[in-house]
Formats: sequence, structure tokens, C-alpha cells
Amino acid sequence: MRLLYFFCALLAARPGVAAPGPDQYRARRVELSQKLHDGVLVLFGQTEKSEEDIRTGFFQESNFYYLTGWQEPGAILLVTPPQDGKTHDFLFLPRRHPDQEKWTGRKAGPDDANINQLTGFDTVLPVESFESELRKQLERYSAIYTVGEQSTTELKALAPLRDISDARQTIARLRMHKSPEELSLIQRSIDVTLEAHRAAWKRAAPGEYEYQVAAAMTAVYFDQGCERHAYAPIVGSGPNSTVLHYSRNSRRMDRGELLLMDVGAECAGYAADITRTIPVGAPFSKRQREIYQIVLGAQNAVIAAIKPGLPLRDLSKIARDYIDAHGKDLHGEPLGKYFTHGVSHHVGLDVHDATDFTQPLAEGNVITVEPGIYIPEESIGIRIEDMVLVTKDGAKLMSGALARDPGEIEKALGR
Ligand SMILES: [Mn+2]
Repeated sequence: MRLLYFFCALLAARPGVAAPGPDQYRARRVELSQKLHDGVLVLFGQTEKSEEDIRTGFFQESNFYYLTGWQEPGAILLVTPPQDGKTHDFLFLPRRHPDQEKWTGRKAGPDDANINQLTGFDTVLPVESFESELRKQLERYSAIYTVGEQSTTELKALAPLRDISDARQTIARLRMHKSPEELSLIQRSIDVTLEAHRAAWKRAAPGEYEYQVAAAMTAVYFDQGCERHAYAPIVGSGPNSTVLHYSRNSRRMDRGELLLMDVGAECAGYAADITRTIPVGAPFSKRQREIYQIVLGAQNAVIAAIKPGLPLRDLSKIARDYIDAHGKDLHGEPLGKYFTHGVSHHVGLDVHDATDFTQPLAEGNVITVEPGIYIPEESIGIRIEDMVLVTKDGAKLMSGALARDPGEIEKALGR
């Protein structure tokens, strides 16, 4: 069985990256089960929704994926607190539908001979058994934990008198800490995304359209085997650089304008989130460079401050104070009011990853550092966004291989 795990891991792995195996997903469920006390956890996996899937393909819900690694639709997870030192977890799978498989391919079924090895669960049952198994467990435990309104509603119908609580924060606390295997996967998504940015720098030129730059970027990560965008690519030139979540990407850019690119790949489930701002067809103007240096200074100030124990929310104030102290707008006012979003968020399976905001930063967290200044009346929008790993006593820049310094950017652009 070990050998089979080994080969499964080999098949799933991307070049140079160790993908988590069934043992690691099981270890996550064991860790979670120790926090369940008097209740059972129930998660409903994503179901196949033909209209939605036709556009995006099927993707597992990320809490479900984190705890199971299971990528097929219609599954249900049930985990109980430890009994006699052992965690009992159940995976419920839909029975196979040969007619449906003509459309979306062979699925694993609960009766498959190798289903325990394939899933890493000792108990795999058909979904029809879920209700009776839940009732059996509820003879022993009083409460139910789940995630999301829809799941709560479904479970209320099955167990109307039971206390149903949200396990989102509990799972988030686990997800905030990235394992070494997760860090390798995140690093790969970052590396591919940096390559996409380099392709964009080659493509951006006066007269080109934002979508052409976006296309050059996404071509890189689809070519590298990544499965989708971690979020809609933001490629904004000139006035569009000041629109935070601009995603039309339809404007033609001109010489001397800024081009802001906030683009990230999702590879093997993990997101990257990287932003650079470059000048189009010319070096940075004096004013663009002045603002750029302030954003870069704010970013460096935040990175220098990061350490375990600091609340995530404190980072935005560090950035805003720096920006306020270092520059003025055309009316002589401090620039802090042009920094209009938070400076950091956790990144992982989701680009805005599961977060328990009561928890301060801790070793093994991966967060963005993304200060920006957006001055519409000057058509200047500059954001620099990098990803850092929180270490024992500070932070490690994971995306530092791509130039941030304005002089180095100009050099890379051949100006
Ligand atoms: Mn971000």
C-alpha cells in the first residue's frame, strides 16, 4: 500500500514539487478532530453543477480539499472527536452513474476495490448511508460543526434539535499554518507567476492593449500546467491603474503611462498574488518615480516589521504612516488617503485564504504585502505586491526574484 501511495504521489507531482499524499490529509483531520470536543464535523464537498462547470470546470471547495485532497464531486466528510486515541472519519461518495460518466469521465465509486488506498480513508461509504451514520454518531455526540449557511440549513433539516456551529475559524487556524509541502507548492505558483510578469514586461508597449498583456501572462501559466487564474487578472494602464479591481483589460496603452499588473496563477490548488507597476515605452517620469519610491519604501517598512505575534491588521497602519510621512498630492496634502485598502492577507488554497482574525501572525503563515497609492487626477496608480513567509523571527520574501526597484525595472525593460 505504501508503494501505491508513493506512485500516486509521483503521478500527481509537478516537476520538482512534492504533492501532499493521503497521510498528510489524514494528519490534518486528526489535528482537527482534537478540537471538536463534543461534536462531529460534517462538510459537504462541491457538487457537479453542469451550467457552472461548463464555464470553469469542476473544482473542489477549499476546506473540503484541505481536509481530504478529494477532487471528485458530491462527496461528504464526517469526522468525530478522538475515541480511545483514534480519529474516526468517514468519506461518503456518490455511486457511479455510467450515463453521466459519458460526459465527465470515470469517477471513483464507494464500491471500487481500491477505494481505501485511493482516498486514504479507512471507511468509505455510499452517500445514501450518510444520514444513518450521522444519526448513529449523534447518539454519542451532542453538537454538529460545519461550514457555510447552506450546509447548516441541510443539517438543521436532518437534526433539528442539535446545536450546529460554524467550524470555519477552527479550520482557518489550521490552514493559516503552511506545511513544508504546501510551501513548495506555493513557491511554484509564485515562480510561474513571476515568469508571467516577465512575459508581460516584454509584451507591454505603446499601442498594445491591456488584454494582450493579460494574454501573454496567462499563456505562461497555462503552458506550465497550472489550472486556472487565482483571481481575474487586473491589467490597468493610465487611468485604469487607479482602479483597484479593474478587470476589463480593454484599453490601449500609450507611451509614458503606468501599467499596473495584479495577476496570479493557481497551480496544484495553490494561489499566487503578485503585482508590479511599470512604465510603458519610456522610463518612469520624475513624478511616477517619486510616488513609486514611496510605495516601495512602505512595502519595505512592512516587510521589516513582520514577525510572529503581530496582528495582521497592524501592518496596514505601518504602510499608511509611511506613505503619509513621505509624500504630498498636488494640493500639498499627505498621500495616506490615496492608500485605500488593507496591506496584507493570507494566501493559500484561496487567494484571500481562510483567516481567523483573532490570531496574530505566526511562523509558517504566508501573506501578501501590497501597499499602493492611487491618485486619479494624476492618472497614477502604483501597487507593488509580494508574498512573504512569516519565519521564527521575521519574514522571508518568496517573490523577490522579480525586480521591485524602479532602476532595476527600467533595466529589465531595456530603458
Ligand atoms: Mn492581494
